[in-house]
Amino acid sequence: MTTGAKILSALRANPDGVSGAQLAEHLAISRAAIWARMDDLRAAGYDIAASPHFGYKLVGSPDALHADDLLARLNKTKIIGRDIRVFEETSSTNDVAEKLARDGVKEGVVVFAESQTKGRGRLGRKWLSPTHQGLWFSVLLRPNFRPQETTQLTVISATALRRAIKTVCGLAADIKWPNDILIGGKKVAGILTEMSAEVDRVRHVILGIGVDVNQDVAEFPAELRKIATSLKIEAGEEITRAELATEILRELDFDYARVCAGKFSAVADEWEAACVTIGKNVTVHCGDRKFRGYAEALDDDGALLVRTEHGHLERVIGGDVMLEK
Ligand code: BT5
Repeated sequence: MTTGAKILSALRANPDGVSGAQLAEHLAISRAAIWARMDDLRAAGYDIAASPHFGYKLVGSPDALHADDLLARLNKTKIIGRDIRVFEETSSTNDVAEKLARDGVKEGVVVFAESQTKGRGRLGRKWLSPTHQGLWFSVLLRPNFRPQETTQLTVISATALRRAIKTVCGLAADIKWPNDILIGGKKVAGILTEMSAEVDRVRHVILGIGVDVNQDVAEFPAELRKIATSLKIEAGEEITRAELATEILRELDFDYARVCAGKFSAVADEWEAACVTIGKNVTVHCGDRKFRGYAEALDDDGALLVRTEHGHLERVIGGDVMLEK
């Protein structure tokens, strides 16, 4: 943790105030260094009151993502979020994470951007990422997986998102295979899983996650208004993005540990219970191919098993799945 993160952590742990002397001792740095870091945090928008009476007190936090703040709120995870980087603007956070992967950065690093100029969805589609209104981030992972097991990571992203949305916003979200999180039938989050692999081994995986948090209806472009929503619209109140971000990372870290320990079936059961795709008649578009069938279950790698109209069981690992009414 950086010094800024340690200070924010200590301020959060002591809502009635903590003295400069205590902080200096706790962090093993001089009081002058504490003052300097306090100034940096204030410049970043943190409202920190100071008095000889109560010491330092955190009065307010900005609605901006700040690596120190996220690290302090997270307060240690095993892998995901042990290194967090925040950019004001990027092309796509998946591209930044890909570059970190090639530079040999350890797995678990998370890249957030306050806005993306080239946010993308699957199959070259665009992902709208308006400034300060959502969570647009990517996680670098280096699992000891076969390439076909990577779908498991899309599955854990969905279960983690769903639990975090429930905890922070009190909302029950549904999962649509493979990568959509829906509330009331509208998309509130999407997942883009990209990997680099050899024939039988994954080199690394980038999990790209986009969550619509604080947009109002009017802020969505007309073409998305019918199919997309935000957590603020659904909850009826503004959501603290930093709180949601850290809850998602905590849940993701938990589920990543589960799949790495070979316990994917436990996650899959949870996923199936929340999935609106299972038990429905669906139309699957896979490249040029299109077929109809009944979505029966997930298999051990996270692929969707669809019984076609002709009775064959198809294993679907990509493409688009439309639910039939
Ligand atoms: C997805 O693709 O749902 C994956 C989205 C992943 C976005 C994250 S943000 C951080 C990271 N960096 C990136 O560059 N990407 C990831 P797909 O299933 O293909 O859905 C794309 C479709 O969703 C578009 O064609 C639109 O119809 C719709 N869409 C675009 N922006 C949206 C938004 N902000 N909210 C809801 N729907 C949106």
